[in-house]
Amino acid sequence: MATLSHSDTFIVDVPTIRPHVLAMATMHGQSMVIVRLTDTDGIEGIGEGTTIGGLSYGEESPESIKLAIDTYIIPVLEACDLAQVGATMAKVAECVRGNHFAKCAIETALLDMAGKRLGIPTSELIGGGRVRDSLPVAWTLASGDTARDIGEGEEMLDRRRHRIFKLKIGKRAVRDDVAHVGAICKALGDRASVRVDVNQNWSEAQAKIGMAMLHDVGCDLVEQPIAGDAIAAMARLSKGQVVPLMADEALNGPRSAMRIASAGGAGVFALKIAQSGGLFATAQVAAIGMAAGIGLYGGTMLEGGVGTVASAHVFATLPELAWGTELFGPLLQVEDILREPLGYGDFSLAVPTGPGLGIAFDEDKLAHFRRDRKAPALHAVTAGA
Ligand code: MUC
Ligand code: MG
Repeated sequence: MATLSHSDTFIVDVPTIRPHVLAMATMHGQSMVIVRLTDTDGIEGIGEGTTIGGLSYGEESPESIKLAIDTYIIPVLEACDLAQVGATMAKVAECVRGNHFAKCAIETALLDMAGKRLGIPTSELIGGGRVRDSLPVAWTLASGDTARDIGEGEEMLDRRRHRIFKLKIGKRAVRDDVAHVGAICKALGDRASVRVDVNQNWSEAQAKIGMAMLHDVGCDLVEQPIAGDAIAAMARLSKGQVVPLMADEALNGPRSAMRIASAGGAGVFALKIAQSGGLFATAQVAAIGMAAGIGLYGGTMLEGGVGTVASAHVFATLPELAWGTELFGPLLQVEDILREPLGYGDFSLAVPTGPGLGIAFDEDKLAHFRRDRKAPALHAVTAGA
């Protein structure tokens, strides 16, 4: 039996390379909750729970994720055999409702440990196992300025890093947003796929007009145009519009996936490990989507290296991934906290092949960005010095 010998949960704050302008917040940095679990065999597992813009995106914040882990989840783990990931997470589910982001961080760490214990990548422990070693990766153009976004898109195409672009809209008037999207579609032409994310900021009436106009300017996909709990309205839009509607905030695990699929509320699912409640739950959401003929897209909460790689291990198990992924989170941060940079290139991300998640921290960078880091010690000034 492998029991918990040590745990550490802390928040890491890393600045972004530029302001990231979303409908509900402008990000200047990203705050990630990192969890490190060590078992009595000396095996360490790492996990990440990350949201966007404090409490402006969802119901969990970095601070609440850390609190849920330290106060309510770690005591449950103390009585479990950590080698049994499914049984351990079932016990956690019995004691803690909701708190999907916190649970995801823990499940990620357990699956990292399990992979290391067995000497296989985490992807082999999910669903039917790994079916791909690299994933197409989108980039979000969200500087808030059309010309700057076009320049950024051109640079990404030149560097062969991304050819799928997601534009964050919903803050301005619908017509202004459509003009912004149209200008980018025109500039990038058929060299790129351009999609938008409204982050729930339109009414159904705005979405009806907006989606039709977006289709006309060459936009390929519209993500969460209206409130995520308005499933009947999502179904009306999905039925009435040519451009597919992608569910994001509406998806909070398998039950919500089932509700949306049965209502015909989306043509595409944005799969997110934290929002779904973990890696296993994400695979279930994907299975429901596939069975319902809904296209799949590998989403992100703009996680750093750990959450990004955990997501990549799940997405690598999906036989169908028609819309690619957006696992670019670490590239939006000024520094990657991993020892080896992730393998971005040729419009894709390489899924690590080592045991577990297949990654390790750069301990110096981690210590530098920890919110609870100690201030550097001041050298005592001695008289005459
Ligand atoms: C979201 O709502 O999808 C993903 C990429 C990005 O730029 O923001 C996120 C969140
Ligand atoms: Mg979204």
